[in-house]
Amino acid sequence: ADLGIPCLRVPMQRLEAGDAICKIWHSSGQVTQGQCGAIHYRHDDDVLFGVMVLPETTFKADADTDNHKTPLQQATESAYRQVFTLLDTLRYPYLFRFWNYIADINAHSFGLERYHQFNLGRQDAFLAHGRDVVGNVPAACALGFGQRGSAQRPLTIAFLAGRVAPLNIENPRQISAYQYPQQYGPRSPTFSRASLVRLGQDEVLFVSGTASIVGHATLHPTDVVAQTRETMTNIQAVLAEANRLASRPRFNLADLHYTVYVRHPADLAQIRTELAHCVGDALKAVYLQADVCRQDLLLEIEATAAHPLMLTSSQRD
Ligand code: 3EB
Repeated sequence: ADLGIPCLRVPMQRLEAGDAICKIWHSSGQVTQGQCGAIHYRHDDDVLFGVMVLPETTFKADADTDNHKTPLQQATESAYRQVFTLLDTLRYPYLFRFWNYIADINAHSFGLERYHQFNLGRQDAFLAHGRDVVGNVPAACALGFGQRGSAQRPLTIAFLAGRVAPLNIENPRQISAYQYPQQYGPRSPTFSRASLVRLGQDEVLFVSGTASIVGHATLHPTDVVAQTRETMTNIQAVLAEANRLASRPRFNLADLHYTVYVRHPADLAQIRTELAHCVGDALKAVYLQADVCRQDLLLEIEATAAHPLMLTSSQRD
């Protein structure tokens, strides 16, 4: 039912048995909802969740003016500018997490990979609003959906923001994405490897989309098992950083809820087996078919963990 609750449909096939799945953000506080431009949002006193869907067809490719921005780049810049304006207005200055879904993410148009067009628009919006593009940047994921053409698949974005600064976490095994060299596009991606935030009574760790990248290079380009193992080693390294920086170190692989984006559905069984091997019986994972932002990446894994901030007496003992 349409209760005015901001809701994002992500048209990706779920690969293991099971119905469509829904991720819900609850609040125990009083909530207010609204719409501002393309954004539908709901917030309590501490946290704001927003969603937006922007068709690229709204934006023109103006080759003969000094506006050489591609439609996807313009849609992305507009989306992010709208987010920053809303957060300034409602005073939720800190971005925790973005989810970015982009049609035909690996395709080329206007002489540029579409993911690189997205990165241009995203970084321009950060810069236009005087936001940091290195260091203090939100956790994120960026996936591709739909082989059916970008016209029917609008740019689809969700975000969480709040009033207390998150702790942004990098992975010592990887060059920060915001410092990737030019070979991955004219502008670096603007995201951190994880963010640690307070949400209500919980401390929540958002691990960004993570892939088989060490330094800045893709490893094991044709080996899905090795990519899965490398990705989990990266997530383990992010957890170690989170535990080093958090007040109380207690995140481990078995705590996390995983979303696994799989490029080739035929790889599911091998990925699952490897993941179960890394995490153990406690593995909680949802598998979705998606395109990953580099052609040679066969999967990307994001994860979230939460635990109560308050200690019960038994935990304290
Ligand atoms: C990577 O590590 C893999 O552009 O927002 C992961 C998470 C990736 C987020 C983004 C991209 C993004 O570069 C790709």
